[in-house]
Formats: sequence, structure tokens, C-alpha cells
Amino acid sequence: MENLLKLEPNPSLLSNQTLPVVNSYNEWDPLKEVIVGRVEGAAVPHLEPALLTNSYPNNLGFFQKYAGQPFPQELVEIAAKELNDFCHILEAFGVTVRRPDIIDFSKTYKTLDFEASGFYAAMPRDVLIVVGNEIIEAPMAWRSRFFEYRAYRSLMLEYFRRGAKWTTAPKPSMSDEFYDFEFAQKPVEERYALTKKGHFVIRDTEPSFDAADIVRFGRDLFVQRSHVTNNIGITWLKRHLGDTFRVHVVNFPDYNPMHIDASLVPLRPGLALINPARPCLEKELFKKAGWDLVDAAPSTLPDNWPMYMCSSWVCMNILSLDPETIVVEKQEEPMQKLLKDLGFKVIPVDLRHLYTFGGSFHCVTCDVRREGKLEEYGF
Ligand code: DAV
Repeated sequence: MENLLKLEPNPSLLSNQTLPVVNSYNEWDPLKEVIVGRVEGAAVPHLEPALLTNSYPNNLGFFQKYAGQPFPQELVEIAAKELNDFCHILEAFGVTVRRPDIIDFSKTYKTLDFEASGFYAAMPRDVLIVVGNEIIEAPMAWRSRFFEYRAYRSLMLEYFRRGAKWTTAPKPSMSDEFYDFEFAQKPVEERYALTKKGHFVIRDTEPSFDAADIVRFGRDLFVQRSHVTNNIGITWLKRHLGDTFRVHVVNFPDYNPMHIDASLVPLRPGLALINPARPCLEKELFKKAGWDLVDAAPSTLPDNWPMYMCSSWVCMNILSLDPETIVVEKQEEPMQKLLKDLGFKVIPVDLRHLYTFGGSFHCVTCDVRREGKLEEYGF
């Protein structure tokens, strides 16, 4: 063994060999393998209740025009190029990049409870979460996302064959009872007021969560309730992860909540970004644990940039390659400066057109393997 070690000069290869195929405990340990989403095959979903709730009123025209059809080709082409270039940059940093299968998401399907067409495989973070050596497929809450896991099944089967622990969380039926149809029809201000009181468009009839409503800090995971994550879904997660992990619910004054990764983004042990437009209501919890929470810098995105699925706060939706190196969107100079001032090496990468599909670097990835092991970070 000693000789072998001497013969092998690349420390990252060495640690890769000793790590389980699926291994990731937090958002910042050195990245070894990652799934990067695709926009090829993406379709515009029909205006189902959960989507109607989350989209901004000025986008209704886009959904009405394109519902059930492929995303406009020119949008797909430019975002696909950005994603391909991002993959090559990750590879240049020694990261193994995997991609989902290409599926025509405009196909319609019918279950026992509803009929819909699909969405995309652009955001693996929404569907998949690695907790330690286990990869979990999230239940999802949009009818258009019911079969999204299919794009990742060849990868899941491969990881399983190579020894991974693979779990699919129970999917909700997504029957009419699961949604509050009246909620979705209310004017924005009324919806916001209801959300503030803890009402969301999905009911607590069956467990549901999107993986992107969870953020990992080693033994401690933080999750938010949202229009896709309900209480019973969080209960499922808590019970499933058992005593090894602690799942804490955190809240943000975000009245259109869907996914935590533009609200709370850990950068390295003891340091996390928070969103100044919706500051975490549990700041004390982090302070007590010795964490500094730093306000993210706002986006440089022009106001008229088409954003169909998310806010411009995806400028803080970064991907850490290790505790010192962070991928940030190329035109988000204020975010880049903030991170440099905090001592990080910043890798600027173009991804602005991908924003239009609803996310940035964290959303479009799922880290399958990072170095490191289960640790506690003060909580
Ligand atoms: O701020 O609109 C972005 C996260 C998308 N997966 C937001 C949430």
C-alpha cells in the first residue's frame, strides 16, 4: 500500500478511489462528481395551480402562449451552450461531470389522478439530494414534474450498481385534493398574506418536498416550507434520516417561496450568504452556532430580462468547488467582489440565459461526490 501511494501523485484521484460512489455532506467540501442539468427537450408546463402560484403575473402570457410546447428553440440553444461550457470548466477543475438523459418533456401523460405534460431536466438540485452516502429522489409537487426523475434513472441505476444507497421518497398522487385551487386564483397580495400565515398552495394531505428546499451543513440540514414542500414532507424527511442527521425548519419573509438556495447559501464552515430582501428569521440559531451571515449582493440583471420561474436573487445561487473556490455568474460583478473580499477565489462563468429557465449554478447541479465526511458545524 505504501508503494502504491508513492506511485500515485494525484491526491484527488487517490481520495476519489476511497470515497463511496455517492458521498456528499455539505455544500462546500471539494467537489469530485456532479450532475449538470440539460435544457434540451425542455417544455413549457401548463398553468397548473402550483405553477400559477409561483410564477409572476407578468409571465402569464408566456405560459398561455407556449403551454405544452417545447421551450422556444433560441432560448434552448443559448442556455444549452452556457451549460456545456460550464461542464467543460468543471472538467478543467478535475470534476467528473454527468448529464441526465434527453427526454421530450412536451409529451402528455395521464396518471390515475391527472393529465399533464412535462417540464425539463435542467435542475437536478430540485429532484435529487445526496445526504451522506444516500441519494434521494424528491417527491416533487408540480404535475409537470411528476416524471422528471426519469431523466436521471440511467444515472441512478449506474450509481446503484456501483454500490450507492438509492431511495425514492413517496410521491404525492397530485390529485385535486392535494392543491388549494382557490389559493392559486387569489390576487398576489392575498396570496402573500396567506403565505405569511403559513398557508401554501399545496395541502398537507400527502408528503411532498423538492430537494432544493433543503440545504446541507453536515449533520444539520435546514429546510423551508414552501409552495412545493409541506409539513408532512418535512416529517418524512426527518423520520427517514433518523438520528444521524438533524432537520431544522427555517423561515424567510419570502411570500413566493420555492427553493431555499437563493435565501441561505453556506460558503465554508462558519460563513453563509443570506438574502437581504428576505433575511432568515432564525439568525440567532446561526449566530449561536458561531456562523457569520453575510448579505448577498443584488443581481446586475436588467429589469426586463425574462425570468419565468425565479427571481434575480439567483445571483447568490453559486456552486462551491471547494471551501475556497466558488463559481459565480460572469456578469454578477458585485457578488464576485463580495466573495473575493471574503477571501474566495472566484471563477466567473456565463449562465445568464439559463436564469430564464429558473435557476443558476446550484440549481443546475447535484453534487454526487464531494470529499469529506459527516461532521458537525456548531449547531
Ligand atoms: O429566489 O426565486 C430561486 C431558486 C430556484 N430554484 C428565487 C428562488
